[in-house]
Amino acid sequence: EGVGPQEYTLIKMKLVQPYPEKLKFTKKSLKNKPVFLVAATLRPETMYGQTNCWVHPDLEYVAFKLKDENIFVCSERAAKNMSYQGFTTKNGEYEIITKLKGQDILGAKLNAPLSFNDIIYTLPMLSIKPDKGTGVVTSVPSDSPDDYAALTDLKKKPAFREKYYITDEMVLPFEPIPIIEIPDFGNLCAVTVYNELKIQSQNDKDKLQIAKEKVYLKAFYEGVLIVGEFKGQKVQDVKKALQKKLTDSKEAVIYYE
Ligand code: A2H
Repeated sequence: EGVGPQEYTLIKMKLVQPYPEKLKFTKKSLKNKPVFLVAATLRPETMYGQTNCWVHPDLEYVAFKLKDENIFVCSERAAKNMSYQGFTTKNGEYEIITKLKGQDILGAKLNAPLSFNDIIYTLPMLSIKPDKGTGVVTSVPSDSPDDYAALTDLKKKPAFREKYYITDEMVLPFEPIPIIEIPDFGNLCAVTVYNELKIQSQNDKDKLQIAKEKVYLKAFYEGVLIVGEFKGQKVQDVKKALQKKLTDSKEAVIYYE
């Protein structure tokens, strides 16, 4: 971690019907307000490849209303940070609508910006850190070794799915999507390193750390988008443009911590 604040792009993943019980609000001031699970990412240029959303089943999350009347779901720590970054009506204040556990929103159906999948599902990831970002992570298994490992665990282990009431249709149809070509790593770099390092599961912390180090800088300096409106351009040249496209269309916001 460097000095000074880290900038994240917060991806707004819109909840679609049927809503989970805990996110059904009947109060007049909340009814029909859009609800988003918000995921902190360093890689806005990979959003074409989103296949699911991750939450930690045992972590606590809050829902709170922004000054633009959107409702965000994230960790309370992130809500507090956002309240100091102009997201809420009063600086430093945020009104919690409800508290919930990650397990309460598993299986929730979402609409994720730019994703080639129209609908994605909220699934369990056990390596989510409570003190980073929003506690919600968007999953891009083509380019993130952590995401590929966690998705593969769910695919390989029916008992893991059953434990959290995750149905086959929420997991099995979703495959990593080729979106970025990297010399020596092909167009599914996370899958390449996962296989090379013989990673067994999302608990293989040391190998996953090595996997991330192997691909991260290489993706930035040598990766080329092979889909979307910036097709043919280098990651380092389009990262900012894609972040701007997402924030201009209000599908994402910038967040610091
Ligand atoms: B990244 P840094 Cl394609 N716990 O987004 C665990 N991981 C978290 C998290 C949390 N609370 N909050 C965010 N993250 C993940 C995309 C991506 C990411 C790709 C490739 C690499 C990558 C899709 N997932 O991150 O510690 C988010 O996953 C590699 C590090 O602040 C976020 O970006 O550097 C990244 O970790 C932020 O991690």
